Amino acid sequence: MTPTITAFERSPDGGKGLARDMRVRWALEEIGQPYDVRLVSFAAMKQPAHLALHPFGQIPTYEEGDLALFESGAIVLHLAERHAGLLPGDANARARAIAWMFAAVNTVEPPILELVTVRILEGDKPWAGERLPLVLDRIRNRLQQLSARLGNADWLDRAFSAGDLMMVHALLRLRPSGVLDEFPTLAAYVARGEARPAYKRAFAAQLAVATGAA
Ligand code: GTB
Repeated sequence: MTPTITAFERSPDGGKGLARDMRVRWALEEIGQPYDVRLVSFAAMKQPAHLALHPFGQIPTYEEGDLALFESGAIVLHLAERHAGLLPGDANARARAIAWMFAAVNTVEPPILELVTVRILEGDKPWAGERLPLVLDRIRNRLQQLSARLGNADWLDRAFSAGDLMMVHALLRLRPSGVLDEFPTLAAYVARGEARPAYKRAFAAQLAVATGAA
């Protein structure tokens, strides 16, 4: 059965691949699973039909037969557990890859999201100028730690996994700020992710929506 995901009808990033449907598209491409996409407007996301799928009125969602899921990490984990290609076979390596998925969304992504908040949502507040350097410090601290762990390796734990997929996508949100480029090891890591054929296919698919070519 072909699964259906939801994505922005009009992504605010204009197709730069920063919305979280990109993670799900990338995972689907890595495992070679064709999928359908239902595009939703901001208004439709808050309507009962979509809220039944996603309690917080967001994208992405994932539907496959009787199963409906929300949360990009949970969807990627579901795909990774049921198909080869995103999690190692060895039980301990698998557990470590899942730990990196959680690290991406629980430890690395939160300060990155704070940067978006302080710059865009709170930019006009009188205290925004004082908060910004504190947020940047927290991001740089996390990136320093991540960079130290990655070292000269291509991926976080030997072979590419769903942990890398989630981490690369979380880091991508930082690129426009220039902070990612302060950490050449991580900039190269992200570039390796973007160079994967599955990433390129997923990126092209979401860009086609933004350009009207889908
Ligand atoms: N934790 C959830 C997950 O991982 O699935 C978060 C889902 C989420 O934040 N969805 C956002 C959404 O639906 C889209 S991805 N927002 C609409 C709403 O809340 O009403 C976040 C996002 C939005 C825009 C950009 N951008 O333009 O660069 C990047 C990322």
